[in-house]
Amino acid sequence: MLRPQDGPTRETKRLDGLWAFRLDAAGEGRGAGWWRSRLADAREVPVPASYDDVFADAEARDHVGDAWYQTTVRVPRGWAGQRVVLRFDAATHRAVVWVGDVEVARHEGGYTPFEADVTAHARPGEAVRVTVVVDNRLSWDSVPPGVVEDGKQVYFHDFYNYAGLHRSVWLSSTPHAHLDDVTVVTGLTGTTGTVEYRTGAGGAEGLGTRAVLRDDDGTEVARAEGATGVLTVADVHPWRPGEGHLYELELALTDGPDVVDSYRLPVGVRTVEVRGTQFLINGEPFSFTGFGKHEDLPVRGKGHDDVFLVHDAALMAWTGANSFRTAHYPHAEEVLDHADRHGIVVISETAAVGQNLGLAAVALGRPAQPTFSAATIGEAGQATHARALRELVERDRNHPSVVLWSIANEPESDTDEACAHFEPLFALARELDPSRPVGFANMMFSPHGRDRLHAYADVVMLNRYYGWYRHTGDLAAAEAALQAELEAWATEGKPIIVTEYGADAVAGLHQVVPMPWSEEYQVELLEMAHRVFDRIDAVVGEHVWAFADFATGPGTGRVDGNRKGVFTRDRRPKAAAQLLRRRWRGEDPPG
Ligand code: BDP
Repeated sequence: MLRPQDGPTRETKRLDGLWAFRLDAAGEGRGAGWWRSRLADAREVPVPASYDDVFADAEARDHVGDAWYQTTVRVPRGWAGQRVVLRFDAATHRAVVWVGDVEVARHEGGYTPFEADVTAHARPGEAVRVTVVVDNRLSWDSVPPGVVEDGKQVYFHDFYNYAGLHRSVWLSSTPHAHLDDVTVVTGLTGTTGTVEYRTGAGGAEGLGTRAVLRDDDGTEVARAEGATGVLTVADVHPWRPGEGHLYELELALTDGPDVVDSYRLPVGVRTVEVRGTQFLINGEPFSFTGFGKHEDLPVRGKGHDDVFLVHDAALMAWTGANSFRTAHYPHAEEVLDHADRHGIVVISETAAVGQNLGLAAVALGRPAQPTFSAATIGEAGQATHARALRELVERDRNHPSVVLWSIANEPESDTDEACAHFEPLFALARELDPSRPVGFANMMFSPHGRDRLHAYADVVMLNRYYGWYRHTGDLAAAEAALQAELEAWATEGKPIIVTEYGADAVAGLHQVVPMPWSEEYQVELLEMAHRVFDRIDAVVGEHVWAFADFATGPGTGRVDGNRKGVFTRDRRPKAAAQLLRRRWRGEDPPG
């Protein structure tokens, strides 16, 4: 699957805007065939956005089940003789799509794209009805998992279960004979770069493939013929953290001298490697500074927004962050494109969060239940997880910004069942992409000596809350405990990235003698953690939890959401932002 793009042989039309919308908690629409006609009793909803917060009512906010979206689109006249594709960048968590009366696609997984060839149902020049039903329910078989109890959605992760069409919807054209897949893997030897490419094509029997690589000023630097090949770039300008230098790979399907289809892909030439306790990018040790980051905004929920893409990146740069983790699901592709162009380093995570019923028992008072079992996350849940991983790697593998896969966040990781669930997933990640290291974010209940999944991982990724959930308010005890645990992990001989550390702070709450929830305590906790990190060589990364405050479900430990943000939900800095800027940029804040 290739993303829609405008070019000499392809065109796109974005279907974003206001769509007709109707909640269907009773689940009547599927039986009644709501896609067959204009959606009755509909209101308007913006796409892209979560639907939960845009209406001022609890019905939408607390909705569980189906929600229907509908729009009408005119297929451009000029697309006659072309293949027409309908694509959803994301539909959370699962969707069925109809064009006119015909079902064209079904997809499970709320954060990865899917498409359908709708040529037979979308005639150029004519208007067609597009209807989508989006189901926000989480079950033992979904990623993330959840259960519906007494009509209410229960889930085991700490962010609001936003749903809807969170990203753009596209109608696009391609030639019938078309490129449909490309993978690039880049290498560096001294000053020479290599770009190994692999393409796939549909309906292209008898056609040739040509690959041309150009520098950012348009100069051709290499070319090759064939569906697969290796391009060699002398005096290569590598992609590196802080400098997102990109070449452009132009692929063409050719019929003698004629170009039948053409597709362009930005390519950053860089390498990633784990060696001992070092994380190397282009052979040089890299230290991650930055955040775990959600897609979360007032009103929009998880809807992608270019304003906040640019603004959040500006704020991260202001602190001196060089990287972030797409916690706890794949983020919009526009975010990765931007990271590619700006040299921002990304840890890309699947939506497998909340696979830990031991934690749910403590945090949510859930009855004790095994996490991985036939009655909970079993074979079907594992298959969904594998599909989510496959779709993540297929989507993100060509982004130079992505340097590490995170298979899951804080799963149960100390049982035979957890090993049985995860061992094949680690193997799958490596098979899908041998060029990147793989890890998962480990949770505090499975410290060194107890955790078993790290044996499969290339990097130790730790979420640690000493001074917050443990040794609350006692930073001296927290410092000793964090030091002892990190020293134990360092004996594994792998790089350690602390993928979460932090404290809730209510912006504006100040104290001379810092107590939890104040801005000063958040600062002191981060300073404590930094002292420890600086004493342990194997620690090669620090990602504060979180970039900004974010929405969660209701809970006594949450005040209008999770307040561990270094920025508020509307992106105002807390005192911690100044601290990070001093540490990561070595500069005092301006003014
Ligand atoms: C970790 C989770 C993260 C939470 C955070 C917290 O990975 O999603 O938001 O703790 O409790 O357990 O703030």
